[in-house]
Amino acid sequence: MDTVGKKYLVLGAGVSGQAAANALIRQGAEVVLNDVKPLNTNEQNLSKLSRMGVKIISGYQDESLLYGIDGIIISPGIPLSLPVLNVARLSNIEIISEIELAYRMSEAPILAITGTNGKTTTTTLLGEMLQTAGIPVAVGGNIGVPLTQEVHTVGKNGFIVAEISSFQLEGVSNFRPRAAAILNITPDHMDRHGTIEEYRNTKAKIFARQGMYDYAVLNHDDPQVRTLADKLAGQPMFFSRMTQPAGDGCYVAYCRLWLKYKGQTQCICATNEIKLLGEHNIENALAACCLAAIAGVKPETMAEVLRSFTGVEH
Ligand code: UMA
Repeated sequence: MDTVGKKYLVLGAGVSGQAAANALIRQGAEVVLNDVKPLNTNEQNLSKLSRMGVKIISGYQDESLLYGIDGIIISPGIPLSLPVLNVARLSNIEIISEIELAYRMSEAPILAITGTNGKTTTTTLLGEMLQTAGIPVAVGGNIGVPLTQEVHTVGKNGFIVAEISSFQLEGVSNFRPRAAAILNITPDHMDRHGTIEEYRNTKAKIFARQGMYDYAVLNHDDPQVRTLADKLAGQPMFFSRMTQPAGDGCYVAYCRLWLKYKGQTQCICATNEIKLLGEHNIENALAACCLAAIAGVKPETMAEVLRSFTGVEH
């Protein structure tokens, strides 16, 4: 990504905004970090950014910030309907989310996970599977560690495992994960998205830029998710607790987890060997196994992690 000599406005000075500002200034850009709340610039992280050359402006958020700006990076908490963004659009200033910036900066392919529930567990589980397999991996995104902070830690022979929220997906344009999963869709964040249709369309943006060699991992048991397969450019890979889906995927049969991938069907482990409890965690495990298979993890390594992984707090 060519950032040298360009001037960026980063909106929101939480963890995402700070990480984006840091990544941009390191790549030779000029950066303004702005927050609607008044900020204490003596605070350790902000004072460090300031010393690196980031200009910090806080206490207001209006069009006066747009002077000379080439591009805007928005934090997840900032809706696209923010008045200053309407003015930016009229001035043809590109607006992207922090995960879009991370994607443009990343050498490593991204394995992305979204859904209403289970994102953090599935993301962590997948990260553990890759790590146990000896594959270089960084884990970040909505899980709490901004993606722009992590993308430089892994080269093109590794993977970025990313938990992605609907907020983060609002501002993507080129974001193209090598493989992406939608775990489930039930009404959530309606104050921001308005309707379930809009929320579902936002979630589906995770697949929008994929090509024929990329994978879209879908929950076959959730009709809101399964029917997204009709519009995919990438290859669908289904997971299911209830049935054996056609094509590649992961499923439960005879009390065991099975992986069907590239013409081979292999048993991963028995369902009662999975340390995580609950039917929803079987779904999370199936999704993680689909993505892990795409990254080159063997079923025996998936099983090793499933037998020991006890979960995460989020
Ligand atoms: N702000 C403005 N203008 C606005 C709104 C907010 O300037 O109009 C400022 C606030 O004053 C604040 C800053 O923006 O200082 C906060 O930005 P943010 O809300 O995007 O929060 P971050 O600290 O950057 O954390 C974000 C995610 N937060 C949200 O999505 C709300 C974190 O997800 C995520 O872990 C982090 O980036 C790293 O990627 C949290 C979350 O609650 C955990 N996510 C929701 C969820 O899981 O349901 C989507």
